[in-house]
Amino acid sequence: MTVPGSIAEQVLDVARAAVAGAPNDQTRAQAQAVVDRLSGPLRVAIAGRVKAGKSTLLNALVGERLAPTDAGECTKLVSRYRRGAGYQVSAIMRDGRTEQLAFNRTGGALDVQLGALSERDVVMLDVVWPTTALETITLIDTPGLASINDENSRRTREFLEQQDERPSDADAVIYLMRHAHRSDMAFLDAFMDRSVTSASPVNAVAVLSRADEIGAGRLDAMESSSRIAARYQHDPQLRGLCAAVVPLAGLLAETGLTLREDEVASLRTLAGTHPDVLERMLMSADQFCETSASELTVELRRALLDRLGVFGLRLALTEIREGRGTTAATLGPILVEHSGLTALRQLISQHFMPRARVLQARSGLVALRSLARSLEPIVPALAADIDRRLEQLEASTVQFSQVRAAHLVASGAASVAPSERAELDRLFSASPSPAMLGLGPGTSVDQVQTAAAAAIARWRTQAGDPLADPTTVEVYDIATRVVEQVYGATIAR
Ligand SMILES: Nc1nc2c(ncn2[C@@H]2O[C@H](COP(=O)(O)OP(=O)(O)OP(=O)(O)O)[C@@H](O)[C@H]2O)c(=O)[nH]1
Ligand SMILES: [Mg+2]
Repeated sequence: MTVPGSIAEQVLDVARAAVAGAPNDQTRAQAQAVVDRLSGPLRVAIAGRVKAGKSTLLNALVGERLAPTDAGECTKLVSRYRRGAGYQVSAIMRDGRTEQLAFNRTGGALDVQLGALSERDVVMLDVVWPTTALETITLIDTPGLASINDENSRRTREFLEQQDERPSDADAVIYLMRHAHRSDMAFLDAFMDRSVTSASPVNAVAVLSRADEIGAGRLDAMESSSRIAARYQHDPQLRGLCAAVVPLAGLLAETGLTLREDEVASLRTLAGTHPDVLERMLMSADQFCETSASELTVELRRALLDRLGVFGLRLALTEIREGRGTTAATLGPILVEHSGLTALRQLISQHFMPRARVLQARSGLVALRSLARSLEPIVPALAADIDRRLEQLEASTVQFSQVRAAHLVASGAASVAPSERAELDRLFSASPSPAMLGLGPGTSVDQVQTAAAAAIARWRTQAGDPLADPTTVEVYDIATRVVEQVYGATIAR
């Protein structure tokens, strides 16, 4: 799955050597975990404060209502959803054991029975599900962050935070927030990986969640929330913590992707209500469920409200009235389109995925470094060898720097000319190759060298600009190093 010669591949080699030389089962299992991690999909955790909409977003990304999201239900255990051949749920226990669990699906969501197990002994639920949505990404739902002493928050922090002696269990984080709260900043800050390169928010994106609720469900809610997200994105403190901020109405996405024909039938009945009455109904949840307001039963109305929220109801009813979405097949995609899910997916595929291997390599490297420390008293030669290889990797690879530079450009922290952005994006988004210089596969070595030499000279000049700030100089320096690698590869051949 990995690109030969890539940084992930090289870290994988060190991990395999650690498996081969491991003196006991425990260290072998630790090294094997790094091997598994580097050869598996990217692990993306969804985190945020209590009721930010994390489980709902997970369902939207999977396209199924798997994670329970009822208002009264809170996620208590870290739950990992990954692709597998069959359906299976197990508990990963503190003592390292794995226990298979019974489950059923009530109202669509998974209802997992812990049986005789105590929540306190469970580190994580492991859900294996046969869906293509989880092919390239493993999603991790986490309990809501509340306060320092709260048990659920502790589980999430334990899972995500980078500890000195242990790497984070996630390769990337989608952080949901309803407002840029001070504690959101503190939580995000704690997830930052500062261990390999200097601090880089490249492994976090923020989502302004439940965006439809901004402005009391008015139809321009998503435009308002886009403006707020854009403002957050320019906040210097937040910009230093995550790569981007996008607005999202996760509920709309989840419902759009799982909309049933009977629900649309109920909506059609509602759409027939007199506009004045309907307008009054949509003023509040209480008025919407007021018994005499519509011929549709209160129970069905409540169900629609849970599935769509006031904004979603307003949108769906407008679309039905205007004949654009009158069936589940036509209305569902409209809801998804308005949810902001496409922009988030794009961010995942353009921001996370290309860097997935580098991010994973970075996690792997941290894990191996901590493994080397525990191997030191038992097999000092192996520990020293692992350390030496990791040091070499870190010093020689440009890829960690590329990821950082990509962030500095994307976040606006470096002030590069708009005309240079596309070229810099190309330089920072893949392993060094002639394609970065806009050269096709048939280009001769001479031509590559000429183009590379010209580019090196240009980026060096930029880096030497006495008026440029240090961050911008760093970006141009990295650009120079990347092109130097392209040039170097022509000589090595
Ligand atoms: N209007 C609206 N409601 C939402 C949205 N996302 C989630 N909700 C509702 O908010 C409530 C909580 O959603 P969850 O997805 O369970 O939130 P969570 O962050 O997983 O909550 P915890 O696990 O308890 O921390 C549910 O009633 C959802 O239906 C959204 O985008 N818009
Ligand atoms: Mg939840």
